[in-house]
Amino acid sequence: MVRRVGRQLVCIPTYNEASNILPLIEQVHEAAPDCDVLVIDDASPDGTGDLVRDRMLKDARLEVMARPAKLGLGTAYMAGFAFGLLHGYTGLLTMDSDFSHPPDRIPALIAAVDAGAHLAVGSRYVSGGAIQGWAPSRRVLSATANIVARQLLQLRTHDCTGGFRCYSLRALQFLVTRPLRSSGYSALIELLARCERAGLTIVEIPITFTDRTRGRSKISRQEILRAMLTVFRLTGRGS
Ligand SMILES: Nc1nc2c(ncn2[C@@H]2O[C@H](COP(=O)(O)OP(=O)(O)OP(=O)(O)O)[C@@H](O)[C@H]2O)c(=O)[nH]1
Ligand SMILES: [Mg+2]
Repeated sequence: MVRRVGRQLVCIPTYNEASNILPLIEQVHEAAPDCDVLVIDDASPDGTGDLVRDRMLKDARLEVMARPAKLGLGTAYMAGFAFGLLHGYTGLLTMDSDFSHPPDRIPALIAAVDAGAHLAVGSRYVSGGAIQGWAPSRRVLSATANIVARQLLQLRTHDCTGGFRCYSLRALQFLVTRPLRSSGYSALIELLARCERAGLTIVEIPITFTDRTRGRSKISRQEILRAMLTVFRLTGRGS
């Protein structure tokens, strides 16, 4: 088995992202040539996984985890964490595959972890952070979900719902000790809450989040409401 000590792994969960995934992998490698990329694909009917498998023949820095069905974001992240630890990576980034998370900010996230943070969060809700392209209704719904989660779980981090993050080895080792209660979108909130409650050092790096221009969102309004219900269930829990 190839050991990846000292390297970072960029984990990208995908479901029907055929129009985005190859250009994204290219931009990730332009921004961070030393990183490997793991695509965690949930049997996308549009062939996203096949596109990645073809590209792997030409790119030794690329790997795909093919899961049998749409199993949700939370389990995709946990599977990525386990893969990263198994292969000896020193740190792990997560990002969406729809270009909402700017690949050119990957080095800033890694630098924050190299400087001692256990978790670096790409943040829309700190000075210098921004959101582009969302309709006002989407902006308000997402900001409200973020504020509700933050208040209910008494989190210090300003952006609790974003998936552009860099986890240190210590954070990964801590997070895999217990399965998540959330399977979907609320996994991001649960992972963050666990890190905060464990006293890990978290820094926020401002990012400009841009709405997808290709492919369709998988996060419906119902999914946001379901995530809020999970957050209610998480209140009062120790970690
Ligand atoms: N493996 C896997 N990936 C998923 C699943 N659901 C969503 N994704 C991926 O997770 C990322 C976030 O999903 P999006 O649909 O972009 O959701 P979002 O960014 O919160 O919402 P939008 O702003 O509407 O795009 C994308 O890369 C999706 O392809 C899932 O069940 N399994
Ligand atoms: Mg998106």
